Amino acid sequence: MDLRQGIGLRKLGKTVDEFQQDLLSNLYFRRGTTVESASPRDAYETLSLTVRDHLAERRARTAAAHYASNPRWVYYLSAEFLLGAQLEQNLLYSGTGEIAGQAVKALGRTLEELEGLDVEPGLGNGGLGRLAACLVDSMATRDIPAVGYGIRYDFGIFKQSLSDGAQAERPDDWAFQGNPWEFPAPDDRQTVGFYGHTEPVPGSSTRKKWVPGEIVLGEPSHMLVPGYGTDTVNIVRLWRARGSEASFDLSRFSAGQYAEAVQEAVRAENISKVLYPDDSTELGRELRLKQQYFLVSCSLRDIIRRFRLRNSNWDEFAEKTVIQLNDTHPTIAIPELMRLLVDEYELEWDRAWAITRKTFAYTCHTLLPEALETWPVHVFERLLPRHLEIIYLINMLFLREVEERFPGDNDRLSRMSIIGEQPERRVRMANLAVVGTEAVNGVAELHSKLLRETVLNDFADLWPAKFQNVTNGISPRRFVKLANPRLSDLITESLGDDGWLTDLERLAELESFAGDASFQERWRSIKRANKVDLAAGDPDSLTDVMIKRFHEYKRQQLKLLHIITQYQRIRNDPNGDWIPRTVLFAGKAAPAYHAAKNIIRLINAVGATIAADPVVSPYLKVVFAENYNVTLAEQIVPAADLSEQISLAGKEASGTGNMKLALNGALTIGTLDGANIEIRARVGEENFFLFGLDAFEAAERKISGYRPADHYEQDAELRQAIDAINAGVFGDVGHDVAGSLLGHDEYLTLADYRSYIDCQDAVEAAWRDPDHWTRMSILNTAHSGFFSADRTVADYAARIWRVTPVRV
Ligand code: B1H
Repeated sequence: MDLRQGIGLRKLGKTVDEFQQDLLSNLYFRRGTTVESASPRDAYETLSLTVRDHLAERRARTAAAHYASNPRWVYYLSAEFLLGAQLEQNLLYSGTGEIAGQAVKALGRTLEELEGLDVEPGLGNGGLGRLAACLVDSMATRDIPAVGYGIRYDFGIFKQSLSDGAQAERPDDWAFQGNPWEFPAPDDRQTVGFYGHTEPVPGSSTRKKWVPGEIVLGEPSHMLVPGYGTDTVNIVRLWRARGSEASFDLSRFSAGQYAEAVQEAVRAENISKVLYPDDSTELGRELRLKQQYFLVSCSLRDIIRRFRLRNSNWDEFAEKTVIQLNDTHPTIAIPELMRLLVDEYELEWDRAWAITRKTFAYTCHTLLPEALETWPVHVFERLLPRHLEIIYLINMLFLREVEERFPGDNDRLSRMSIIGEQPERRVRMANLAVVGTEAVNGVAELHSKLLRETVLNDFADLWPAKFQNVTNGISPRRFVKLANPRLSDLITESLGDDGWLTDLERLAELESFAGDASFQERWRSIKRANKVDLAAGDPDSLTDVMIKRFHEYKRQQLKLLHIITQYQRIRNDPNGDWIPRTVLFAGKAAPAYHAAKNIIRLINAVGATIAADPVVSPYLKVVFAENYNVTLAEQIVPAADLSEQISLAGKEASGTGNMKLALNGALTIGTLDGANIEIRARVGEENFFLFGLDAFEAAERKISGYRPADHYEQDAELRQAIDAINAGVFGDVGHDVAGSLLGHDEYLTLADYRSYIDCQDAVEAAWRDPDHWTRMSILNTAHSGFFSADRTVADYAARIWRVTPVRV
C-alpha cells in the first residue's frame, strides 16, 4: 500500500462543525461513552485523540517520504526527555487551536479546563532532559529525519511539596490515567540480555558468544514530535521493560507462592520503573547501568532493523546513520554496536571499529568531576561481561595509538586509559565516549573551551579536530508563543508577521522600538499582566526569579545571603526608600542531597521570618513555588523581571533557563559562566548585570588556598548575615548552612558576596528608571534570537551530523 494515500484519510483545515463531528465520533467509538455521561477525563482524552489524529496523518506522510528517500538519519539517544505538556503544544503545531476551542463546547467543556487535565511526562531531571525535548522539536521543525530514543519510566521525576518548609517527595505516576499521546508498537519489541558469561567461538580470535543469565523484553511506544510550520512529524520512541513469558513461574503460582512466582518479572520491570532523580551527580548503582544498557540495546537493534529495511551493505551504515549520545548515559552503545557487528553480524574487528567510530557523536554536559560517570569494573563484569571484554580490547588498541604519538609518556597513558586504576578499577565512560566517536561537543563556548583545556585536554591534544562547541538553545514556540501569548502577539504585530517563530534572529527588528515610549508602555503592561496571572506577589514589585535545580554550585545560598542582607538593611532603616521585591525560588533537590535540602529549608525559614515582620514585609517577599517543572516554568518565565544566573564561574556547562528568561525580557544578573557569557555578548554588556570572579580567577583562588573566613571577617554586612543564620534567627537549619559556608565554601560563595550585593544595588538603581529598564528589557528580547534551538540544530546538522532536510 502506498502510505501517501494517507493524505486523503483525514482532511486538514477542518471547520468547527467537522471538528465537532470528529470529537463526537471519538467520544463514542474510541472512548465508548456519550456526551451525557462523559467525565472531564473522557472529554480530555477525546480532544487529545482528535488533535493527535491530525498529527498522525502528517506522521504517515512523513514516514512515507522518509521511506522513499532513504535519507541519512539522526538518532538522539537520551536517558531523559522532559517533553512538557502535550495538548497545548499539539493544538498549536496542528493548527487546530482555534477550531478546537469552539468545538469542545459540544462536549460541554472549555479548552482551559481540558488543558488543566494534561499531565506533563516528567521523564527528565532538568536542563539535560529539557534540551533533548527542545532539540527533537527543532529537528522536526527543520525537516531532519530523526528519532529520539529514551526510556518510558513508569515514575518520572518525583513530585515536590513543602512540609514545614522542607522538601517532601512523592512518586510521579504520570501515566496513571493513561497517556493519549502515546502509540504502543508491540511488534517492534526487543530482547535484552544481562549477566551470564562468554564463550570462545572456534576459529575466531575476536568473536565471542555471550550467554546472558537474564532476559528482559523492551516494549516500545512512541510520542509524536511535530515540526512547526512544516508537515514533518518525527517520533520519540520510549522503551518499557517487561518480563518475558519465562519470567512467570506457573508451578510456583500453582503451589501458592504468589510473590515468588512473579519475582523475576518484577525484577525485569524494575528497570524502567523510575527515573533516577540525581541531576549532575552520579551514584554508580547497578540498576542505573542496567537502565542505560536497556535503552542502548533496544535502540541499537531498532536502528539496525530500520537500516536493514532499506540497505544491505554495512559500509553504508555510518553514511545513513548518526547516533548522538546525550552525555555519557548511553555510552555503552559503543561496545554494544561493536558486539552486534563483530559477534552477531560477523564483521572483522577493524571494519566494525571504523563503522562504530564514524557512527557516534558525543555531547558532554558537565565539568563537575562528580558528574563524570565511572563504573566499578566488577559491576560491569557481572552485568555485561562481553562488553567489558570489548572495552578492554578497544582500550588496548587505543593506548597503543597514544603510545605511538607520545612514546614513554606513562602519565598520559594512565590519564587517558578507559580503565582507571585508583582507588579501584573503574570504567571511565567519558573516555570511552571520546575514543568511540567522531565528534565531541560542549554546550556553550566557555564549557567547550574548558573541556578542551582541562577535563579532556589529553584527548584534545591527540585529536584537536574532534572537539567542537554547539551552544544550547530553547524552543521559541514553547517558551514564547505558548508561554507568553501577550508578548508573542506584540512581537508579531510589530514585525508584521509571525515568521520570527522559526527565524528567531528576526527579533532584532524589535531594536527600533526599544526607545519608543508607547511601545515601552505596552511592553511594561504585558509584563505586569503576566505577573498578575502568576500571582506570586505584588505585580508592581521587582520580580526576581531563581528557578533551577538546587545544587551548591548554582549558589541558591548566595541569593539567600542577599535576601538576608536586604532584610537587615530594611530593619535598620525602616523609613528608607526601599524597592519592593518579590523573590521567587523554584526547583527540586535530589532526595539524598542533604546540603541542597537544607538550603531549601533555610529559604523557607527566612521567607517566613520576613512575612511575619511588619517592617520588612511591605518591601520584601520570598516565595517558594513547589514542584518546578516545564509547566511551571512556562508560567514563571513570562513574569520575571530579573533572572538569577549566579553559579560559580566554570561550573554551569551552559544553562538554558537563562536563555528562556532573557528571551522573555528579564534582565540577567549573572557571572561569566556557561551561556551567560554569550547572552551578555549579544544583548550588550550595558543590558546585563555582571558580577563575580571569572572561571580563571575562581580556579586561581582555589589553588592559592581560599579562606572563606577572610571575607567573613572583612565584610560587616556579610558577617551580620552569617551571624544571624548561625544564631538561629531562622531556625536550627541555619547552623549547617553557615557551617558549610565558613568551613570550606566549595563554590566561593563568600568570595563573590560583595560583588553580588553591589551588583544588586545597581539593579535597584536601574529599576528606579522604568523607561531605562524597559528599554534594556526590550533589547534582551531583541538580541536573544541566537538562543533558538533551531539554530542549535542547524549547527549540529552542518558541523556534526552532516544531514540534509527531507521535505514532506
Ligand atoms: C546537565 C547533567 C546531568 N549536565 C547526570 N549534566 C544526570 C548529569 O541523572 N544523571 O545522572 C542528569 C543530568 N545535566 C545540564 O545540562 C547542565 O548542568 C546545564 O548547564 C546544561 O544547560 C544542560 C543542558 O546542556
